[in-house]
Amino acid sequence: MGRDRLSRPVRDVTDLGPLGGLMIPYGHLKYWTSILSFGILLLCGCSRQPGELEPNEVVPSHRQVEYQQMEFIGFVHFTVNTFTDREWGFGDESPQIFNPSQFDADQWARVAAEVGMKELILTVKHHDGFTLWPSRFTEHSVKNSTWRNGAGDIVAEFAAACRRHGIKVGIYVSPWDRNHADYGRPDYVTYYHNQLRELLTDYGEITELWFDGANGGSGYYGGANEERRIDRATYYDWETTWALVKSLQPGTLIFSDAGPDIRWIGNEGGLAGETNWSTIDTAGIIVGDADAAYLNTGDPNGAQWVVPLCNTSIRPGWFYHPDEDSEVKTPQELVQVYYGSVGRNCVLLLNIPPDRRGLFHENDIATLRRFRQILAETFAVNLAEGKSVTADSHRKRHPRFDPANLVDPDPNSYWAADDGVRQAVLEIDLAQEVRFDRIMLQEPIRLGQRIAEFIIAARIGGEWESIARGTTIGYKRLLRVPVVSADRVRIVIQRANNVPALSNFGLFKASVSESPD
Ligand code: FUL
Repeated sequence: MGRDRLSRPVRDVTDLGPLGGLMIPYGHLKYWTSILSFGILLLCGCSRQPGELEPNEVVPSHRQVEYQQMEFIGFVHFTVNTFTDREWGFGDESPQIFNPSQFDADQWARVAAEVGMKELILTVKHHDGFTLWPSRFTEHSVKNSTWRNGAGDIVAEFAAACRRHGIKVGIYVSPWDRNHADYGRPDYVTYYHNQLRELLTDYGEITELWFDGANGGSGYYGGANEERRIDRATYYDWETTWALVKSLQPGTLIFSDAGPDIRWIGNEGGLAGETNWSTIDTAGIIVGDADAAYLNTGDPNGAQWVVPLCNTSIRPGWFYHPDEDSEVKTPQELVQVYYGSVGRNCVLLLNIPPDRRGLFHENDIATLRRFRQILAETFAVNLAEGKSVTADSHRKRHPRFDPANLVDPDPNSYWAADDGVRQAVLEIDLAQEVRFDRIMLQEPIRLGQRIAEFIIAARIGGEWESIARGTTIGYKRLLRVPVVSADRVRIVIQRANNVPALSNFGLFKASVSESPD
């Protein structure tokens, strides 16, 4: 990376008193008036907390903030495909073939919790139409499988296991159904709604509903064995479908290309754009036919807050295939994915496909554990924590907006600049030379996403050098730089759509295990 010098001076804010600039007038009446107004000012300025910074026009809901804070969640692709060695079932499979020999949802949830996943999303119905719950509306179901003589319910056991381990429960219910005779006709949409009703009524709190974009094409379709196309813009009547979901469970967050709560990042490699706004314009986005580049970077002028979600699989496929046992991503590859997703304002949704036993495979578990360990090593010590921070603009010079909030133990406290400010410089005095190669920045996103361009500079051997540049920050931005030894660091905010604010800042030294052994 090229290193350009930064000449911009940082103003010293330490000499500005809490009432700097206030004049007390002379004269008798004026004397008392001024005493009174001085008292009021004192009361307002000192005893009353100023409110939060004025939020942006577009802000996330409380649930969306909580969702983003989960950072890392898991996908579980499991169905008849696991037994047929396919990625997309045709819909003509015999339900009998579904027969995991050692099914144990507790193992899934235990591993997920151990490696830091906060939610699991199960494919309760994939494109083949087979239902992992004993649906009243179809025979293509676990109720007609060999497993437990048809008396089992994978969804119920999955939900119970997640809850035992403090993991939230999400479901993927494929809109495309290659088994159903009515697929492509209005009756199928009624059937689909009936299934959603069952799932959202009988299985407790569902925190996320995944609506996949893959749609239409060849299929069994009740024996027709033909090609069926649907009009993606109108067939599922998404507005009605989503309203049904919210009427049954108002807290469920809905994922699709068009949100409304969570959006696809536009690829299946788990890679967000370096610029990644949480806002987009959902009007006009067709589920299954969206502009992937637009979803990848978001839209600074977007009218809706739609949390960006990066999904990818730990293996080449989404479902388990024995010949992919040797192709599980390495821990280092997963770390790369982490920087490209969580490190770019996304939630990471990583797929772990159970095998024919109904268990996460040993190879997948080993790589997950090592991945988690490497991250724990890298982010164990924040070298900036508790250091002194100054800023050239400190909102109302009030402790609520103190620059030191960036490096305090409270993740929700934040620094903010004064009204009208769009550019700012913060300086962290590390008190001694510190070696680091990872930088973390976070915005208090409950107030909206503001920062559009920034530079990180470091004082290396007494000289200021720019060591990293970035655009958006959002909930979290992680930057990797060559190892630097510096005693001071500056955050130079160059462009923002409102008064800039930051909640956390971190400097870290990467685990040696981030690179292949
Ligand atoms: C895609 C599907 O077609 C894949 O099978 C997988 O479920 C992936 C997460 O979404 O659209």
